[in-house]
Amino acid sequence: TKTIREALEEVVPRKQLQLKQLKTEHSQAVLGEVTVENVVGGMRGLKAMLWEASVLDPIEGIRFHGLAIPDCQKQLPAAPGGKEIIAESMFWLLLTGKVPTEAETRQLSRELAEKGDLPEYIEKLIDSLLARLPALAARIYRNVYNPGKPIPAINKDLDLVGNYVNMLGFGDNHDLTEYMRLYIAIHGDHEGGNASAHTTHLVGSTLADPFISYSAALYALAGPLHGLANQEVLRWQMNMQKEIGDEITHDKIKEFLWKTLKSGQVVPGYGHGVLRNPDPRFMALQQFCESRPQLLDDRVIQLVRKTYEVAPAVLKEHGKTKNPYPNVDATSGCVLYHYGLTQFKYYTVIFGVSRALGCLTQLVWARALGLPIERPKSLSMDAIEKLIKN
Ligand code: AMX
Repeated sequence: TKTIREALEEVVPRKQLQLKQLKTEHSQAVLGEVTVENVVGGMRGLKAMLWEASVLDPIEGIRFHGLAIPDCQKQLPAAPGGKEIIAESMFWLLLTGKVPTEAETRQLSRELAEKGDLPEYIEKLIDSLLARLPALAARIYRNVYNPGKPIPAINKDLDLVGNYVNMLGFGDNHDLTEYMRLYIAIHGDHEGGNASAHTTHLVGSTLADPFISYSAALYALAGPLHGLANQEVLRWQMNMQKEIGDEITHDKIKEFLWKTLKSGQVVPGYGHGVLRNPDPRFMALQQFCESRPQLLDDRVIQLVRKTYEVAPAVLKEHGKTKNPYPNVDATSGCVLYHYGLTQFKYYTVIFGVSRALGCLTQLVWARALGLPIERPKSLSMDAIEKLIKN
């Protein structure tokens, strides 16, 4: 059984060599063209970043080192007594490109749990941020929503998310714990170009420490077009429920969708910068609901499912978005709400605990490979016009 450090040490020299060869043998190879659309359109589709852990295919969705979400669900170890993927096995895969054994996963859980108490000073180990995030995020939740109640100590025999849910005060809810395990594992990474991952990479490239780099990412995650969307979805679905009442019909949902669109708002939870199909993370969370009848009885969850039956056609007719299908945020918050985690302002914090897996993985690689400070070239509109004319 290896530790994660040993597993990483095996991979680092190979990757360092790969980078060296790319730089010495292929540095002038052309990977694509830069169009005006790339520059004025938020760099969509521009191949301009190194990111090791995951690749996002517009049709298939995310793959973590080649493994799609169903592959991960089959291959990555779960927690003792659980069935869902856990953060540790996902982190191991993201960082090393290998599927950990059960013993390796348990060992990482223990290592993180041992480092998970909030210390008085900052250690420089990268994965200790990761280890402390649950305690930090749980403390915020308890201080804001449940002040004065003691927070349980970290249980060294429990996985990262098991401990997190425990510290949030929901430790006796096995279904919520399993949901959070799945949620945190599959939100872990989504390639490098999304706003939070890219922010970590950019800030980290200045050699700012991982705490600062990831804090910057959380500000990006807090935007309603990105991570805040999952709480916006719930708010929006609940408003829909209020407006259409108990009798949920496709026509009433359609009417509400058009009202949203005509007021100039986006439909939260739909559309994506890269994906052009329903998000497999959305499908995985829907499957979780399908296996639990009490979730299927929940009005908001029913509304989310019915909205999915109607919204793609409405968005196609509206004709703006390139992707009329749901992203993961269309469903993630409503299940948390069902299980009693009703403070939706907090949902983006949970997303933030998860996204650290991928962002910090790449930060480790950026350091191991000695990647330079990021510094793309910018252009004015006059300069673009001049280049077009030439
Ligand atoms: N509802 C209505 N209009 C939408 C839309 C939606 N869900 N998604 C995109 N559009 C519109 C855009 O606003 C844009 O309009 P414009 O031409 O008037 O500016 C047009 O369709 C083209 O946009 P696009 O190329 O399809 O999308 P994008 O890459 O510019 O933006 C995203 C992607 C996610 C920001 C956008 O789809 C959106 O705002 N979705 C709703 C918010 C959301 O769910 N965000 C979460 C994304 C996942 C995540 O980061 N957690």
